[in-house]
Amino acid sequence: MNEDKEINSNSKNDQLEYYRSADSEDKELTTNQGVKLTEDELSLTAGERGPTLIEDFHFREKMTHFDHERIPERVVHARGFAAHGEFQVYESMKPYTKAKFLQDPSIKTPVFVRFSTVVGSRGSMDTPRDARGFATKFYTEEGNFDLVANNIPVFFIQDGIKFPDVVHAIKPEPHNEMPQASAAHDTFWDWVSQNQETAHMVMWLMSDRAIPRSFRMMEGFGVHTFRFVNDEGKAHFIKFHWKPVLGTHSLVWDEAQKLGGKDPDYNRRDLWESINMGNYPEYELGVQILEEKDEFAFDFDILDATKIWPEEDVPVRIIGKMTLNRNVDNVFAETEQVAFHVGNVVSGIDFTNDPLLQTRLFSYTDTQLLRLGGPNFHEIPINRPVCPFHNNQRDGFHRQTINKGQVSYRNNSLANNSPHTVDEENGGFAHYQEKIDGRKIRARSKSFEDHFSQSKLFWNSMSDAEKQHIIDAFRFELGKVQHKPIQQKVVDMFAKVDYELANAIAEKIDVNVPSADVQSKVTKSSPALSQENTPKLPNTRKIAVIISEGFNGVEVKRIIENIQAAGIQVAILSDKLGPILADDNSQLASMHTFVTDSSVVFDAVYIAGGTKADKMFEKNAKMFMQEAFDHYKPIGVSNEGEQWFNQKQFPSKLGVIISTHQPEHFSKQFIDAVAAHRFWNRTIS
Ligand code: HDE
Repeated sequence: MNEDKEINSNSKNDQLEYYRSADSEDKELTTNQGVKLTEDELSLTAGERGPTLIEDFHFREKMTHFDHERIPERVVHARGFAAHGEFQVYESMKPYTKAKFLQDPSIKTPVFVRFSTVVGSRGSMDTPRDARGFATKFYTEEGNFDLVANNIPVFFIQDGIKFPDVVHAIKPEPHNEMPQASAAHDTFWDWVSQNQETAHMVMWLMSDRAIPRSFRMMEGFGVHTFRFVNDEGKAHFIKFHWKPVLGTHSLVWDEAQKLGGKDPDYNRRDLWESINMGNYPEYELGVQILEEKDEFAFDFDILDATKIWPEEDVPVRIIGKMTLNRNVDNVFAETEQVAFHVGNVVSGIDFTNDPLLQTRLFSYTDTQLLRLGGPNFHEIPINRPVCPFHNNQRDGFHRQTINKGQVSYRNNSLANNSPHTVDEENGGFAHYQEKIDGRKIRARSKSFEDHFSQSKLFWNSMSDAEKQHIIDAFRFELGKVQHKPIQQKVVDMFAKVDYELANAIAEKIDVNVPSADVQSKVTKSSPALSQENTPKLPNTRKIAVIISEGFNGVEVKRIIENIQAAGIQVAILSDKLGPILADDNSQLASMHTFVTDSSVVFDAVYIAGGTKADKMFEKNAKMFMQEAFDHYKPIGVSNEGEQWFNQKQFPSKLGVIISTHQPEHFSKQFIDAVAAHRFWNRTIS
């Protein structure tokens, strides 16, 4: 890499280009040594029916490589999907941080983002109830900065020494390796009931946040309190936020479970297709900023990772935008080999004494050493900084760099003591000089003791529908628990959050009604926590348009044009693939059928029908409509669609737009309904 080259949004792409293999099309097949091959399907044998010969170097190489293709999956966050993009700051953050990539709004910094589930194996489904990882590598001119975030702003534990315990408890149980990618089992809930600090995170985990509609519609949170440090050495406490431009939206639980079978790749497919279509996911970067003098101004400890800073108390200042605009070329080379580290910071960003953050600083390098097989994983193309790097580290498994010169130590006289250190003014990283004066103890500050006030704040902030989803989630999860005392202990624990919540769980899982006196007295709520208050836009939503032969050509095409103009994706679905003939002999091509797809993979359905729909078509269309209805989705109906809708006798028409009533207004009403995402107040059958 040319060291003098200025860094811009293409820098990482240009660097990766060097490593991308040439297209193999029309090329001659060779071994890894470059020897051209005459045969690839028959191994070398002694005679046509004789034994295989060990001198067959081609067979040996091909099989050996295959035998070694797998590496250990991540111990958590094994299932992930990633994309490239760029980040641009809106205004200089110079008063707060000297980080160069946050100074100049004209600079575009390349980024690589990996989204993940936490608990499931690499081959599990995309839609379990789980937190989602949201890890971003910024390839800045001063080195890589990794913001290794989740879509939930708090964590299960306050001290990382308990991380192996919580992960063991939530992962499949060791004696039978069940259940996969699920918290709904005894060991997790046993752990919860024995570790009350987890209450707040469990509230989030039972909420809609744990089943995101799309990686493009998720918030991201750095969770920990970090520091910004400016040129004068002045520090502020900060928390990082990502805010998706499309708003934060979720699936419903029944839908998420069905998607696990119908399309286990639902979230990755959505990201992949959106980027391919040019619907680039966008997220604004926000920071909450606190003066150091306000460290103790709150009724919670700002170093406690089980607490949020309510946005109404400490506003999120939006400082820039990230756009994801390129899919990976090879999932293993990029998504699987990327190595994030919460300790990868640049000058101007520093740590705090958050005990969870401190332990993470150890774990991330340690895990890559095993997963990526040695200390040189920073040389893997996706991990390499785009700025120059020089030091005296040498050798180790898979070393790529050919370090020239006689000297690999300091201090030296043979190479003018190079590579040399630089002072802060020249970009050298200097750790923030926090004064520490304490005894070595194993104890936690009393300021970390309140586990229920913010759990209650979260509960108070939910809409009625969101509260019901949380109750339903607890009923599901605890309903799967086999040990009665565990169920009882969990209900008693959440009675300390809210009596109404605990009672609603208790009445359906056959445990004693908890005490009403123990619930938190907090009455405050934080509107920013409810997804009811998120941006609601129709763009990029995916709609099934169901047509049969004889559909109303003029009307359907006009409606499709209108909804596409609003940025909505249209999928034509029928009982067969290929051209479907309209009443005016025009055609629309069906790319989906009742067999290949179902309502769960779409955000809404428009049932256009057609005069030639037979009984089977009608049955399938009604089933489609029923499922969309039960998942609170917008439904558009016209012609036959309305008859089918009426025959089904749905108990509510909320979110159901009927074109025959006001055909001229249908498109607008349907687009508004799609933007609304779901009609939670609909009574479902
Ligand atoms: Fe992680 N975490 N973590 N974590 N984490 C890993 O690192 C760990 C925590 C997060 O897409 C591992 O490379 C400890 C909080 C993401 O590659 C491992 C503790 C948050 C990813 C690890 C935490 C995260 C990881 C496994 C408690 C949100 C996926 C593989 C102290 C702020 C990154 C790996 C990717 C991955 C350790 C808690 C986010 C084992 C010890 C809190 C997004 O090192």
